[in-house]
Amino acid sequence: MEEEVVALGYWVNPNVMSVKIALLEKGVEFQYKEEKDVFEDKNKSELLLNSNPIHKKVPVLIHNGKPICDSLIILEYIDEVWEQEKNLFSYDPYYKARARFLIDFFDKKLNDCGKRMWASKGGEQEGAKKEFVECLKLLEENELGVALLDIALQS
Ligand SMILES: N[C@@H](CCC(=O)N[C@@H](CS)C(=O)NCC(=O)O)C(=O)O
Repeated sequence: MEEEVVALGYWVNPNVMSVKIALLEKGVEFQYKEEKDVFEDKNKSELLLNSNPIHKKVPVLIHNGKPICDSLIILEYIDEVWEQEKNLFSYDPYYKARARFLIDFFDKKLNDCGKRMWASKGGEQEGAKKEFVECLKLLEENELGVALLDIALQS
């Protein structure tokens, strides 16, 4: 059966980039659909609203018509479905757990700083920038060797 793989995204988001990189690393052919604007619900596409009705966020991966939401879950799905290619996650449960922990941290903390850097000005923006760099340093000191984390952070 011919596979249909569609990734819904928006240019500014690093989680979207990590999904695209994971698909490229695995050699999966996919179609990328860019949202016009994800910051206002009224500007989101019907496809996004129907595919991710709970969070209404990108990235979403649609595999043979079935949507998978949230980047970490998507990355794990990609790793399991296209398992014949290079592994994204370590087989070792400990390293896999650490990678998931740090990706979750990256998602919550860096996305939050990124949003504040993007949406604010002056002192608040400077504070968010500083916090962002501190987070990156913390991640670098901890675990940049894990393949999946490298993917999440390349974006
Ligand atoms: N935990 C989510 C976060 C994704 C996320 O923050 N997406 C933003 C991209 S700018 C979004 O779609 N925001 C739309 C909204 O907040 O309504 C993931 O890892 O996929």
